[in-house]
Amino acid sequence: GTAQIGVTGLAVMGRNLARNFARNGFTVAVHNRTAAKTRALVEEFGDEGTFVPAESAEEFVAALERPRRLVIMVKAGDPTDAVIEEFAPLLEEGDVIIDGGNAHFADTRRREKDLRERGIHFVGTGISGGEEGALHGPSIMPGGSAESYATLGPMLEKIAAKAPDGTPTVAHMGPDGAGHFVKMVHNGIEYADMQLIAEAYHLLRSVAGYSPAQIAETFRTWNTGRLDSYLIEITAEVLAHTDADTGKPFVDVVTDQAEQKGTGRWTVQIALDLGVPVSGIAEAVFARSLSGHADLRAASRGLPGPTPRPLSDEEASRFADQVEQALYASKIVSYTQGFHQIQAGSDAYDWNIDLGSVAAIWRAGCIIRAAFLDRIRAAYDTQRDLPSLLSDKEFASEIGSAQDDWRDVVATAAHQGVPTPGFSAALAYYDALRADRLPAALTQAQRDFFGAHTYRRVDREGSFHTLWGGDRSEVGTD
Ligand code: NBP
Repeated sequence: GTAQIGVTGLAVMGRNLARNFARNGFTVAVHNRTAAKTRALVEEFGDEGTFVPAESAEEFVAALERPRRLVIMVKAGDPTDAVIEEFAPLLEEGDVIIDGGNAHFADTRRREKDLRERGIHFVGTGISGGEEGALHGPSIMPGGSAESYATLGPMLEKIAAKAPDGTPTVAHMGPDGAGHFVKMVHNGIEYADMQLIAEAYHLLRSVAGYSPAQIAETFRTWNTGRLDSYLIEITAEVLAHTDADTGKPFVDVVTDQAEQKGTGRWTVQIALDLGVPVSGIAEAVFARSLSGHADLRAASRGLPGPTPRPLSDEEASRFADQVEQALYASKIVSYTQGFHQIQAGSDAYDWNIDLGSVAAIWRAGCIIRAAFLDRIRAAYDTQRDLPSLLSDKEFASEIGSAQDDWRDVVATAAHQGVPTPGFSAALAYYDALRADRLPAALTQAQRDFFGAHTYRRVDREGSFHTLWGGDRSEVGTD
């Protein structure tokens, strides 16, 4: 075979990824279950580079130079297993299968182990940036063995996006499922970012009384500062858009029920398993599910709320500035939680993930790309063992200056009856972390009361139980 890489699964993602490889000078074998898609790709884009179309699995494998590198870009779940089982028997020791789909990291761990026993490298790889990213440069999060990354890495560097400093947005995240785990948390953070932006919009609309066009302008201004990011940029575009049919702001003709494909939910499920508080991501997932409960919402529409208090122009403009502060502070908290989850996953599965390099490869090519990520990279690069992003001096001091406005915004939202679960959860997390004493002491005492679950004391070593049903004397339980 002559192809340096092969791509099987030529829907939007696979097709664009194959073109990206070809445009970068690689000979690319292409294959799809339905062969018409393979032919269409070569017909339409054959002049962009060197493609070797293959109609059968045997032909596809034969087209690849050894060690073979084949990328699977099919629907995640059972199709991925089906495709692996189709190709693995045709491969030889040392060949590499790259799964670029949105697999659950636990599936990736299972597949990696199975294929490793058969002498095949399996590289579960998170690929972000949607179809545009796949074509022009995604952010790439590969897992799998370090050995496979040695030959694969340079190829991925070619097709990856480039951060503002020119470095490609790809790095080996760690063994087996590390890449898909990081991609999962990326998507969870994406949910949180989107929710926070949505809350900012809601407040500017309902409390400040801004029109969508005015909010678009506000977001454009924010996008020139520390909130500079892809999501803020596209939000301004969406809000400035007018529906052609009705002449209304586009955002007003879209049904207000948000859907989800599942990576946000996975992030929260895994966070629960790992015991990591990712309240911002969880609130974002719940906000989408709440929006989808049309019947429940219809049944609740008449519930009493506060009387809205309109703001003067001056007050509105001041409030908008405060919302920017609240959004930024909450964003710091979301990323703090997301990075905590990656650290916890890394500890639980022995991945040794470098958090600085995670931030580095999210700087371009993915949905959460933002100037902010370069700051996170810098924080982890100067302090590898940073216990939390909030322990970084600069972030801590920024939150310090934002906090009064952040508190005002959350209080105003409560007074005016605008739901801000993301802003509020972020603030509660912040206040809980910085608290000297938490009421968890009371929780623990209650647990001891009804379930004899024992407690530790602040002044002595050991576990204790109080005889609540008896004379209330204390016994040591060690
Ligand atoms: P889809 O997720 O829609 O999958 C379609 C592809 O899977 C087609 O090539 C189809 O072949 C193939 N396929 C299926 Br379905 N079942 C198969 C089977 N049993 N055997 C062989 N092939 C099978 O494509 P996509 O939207 O391009 O996404 C590809 C992967 O990338 C997914 O895992 C997705 O989660 C992930 N991803 C997508 C995006 C995005 O923005 N779309 C972003 C990041 C990651 P056929 O043509 O013969 O039906």
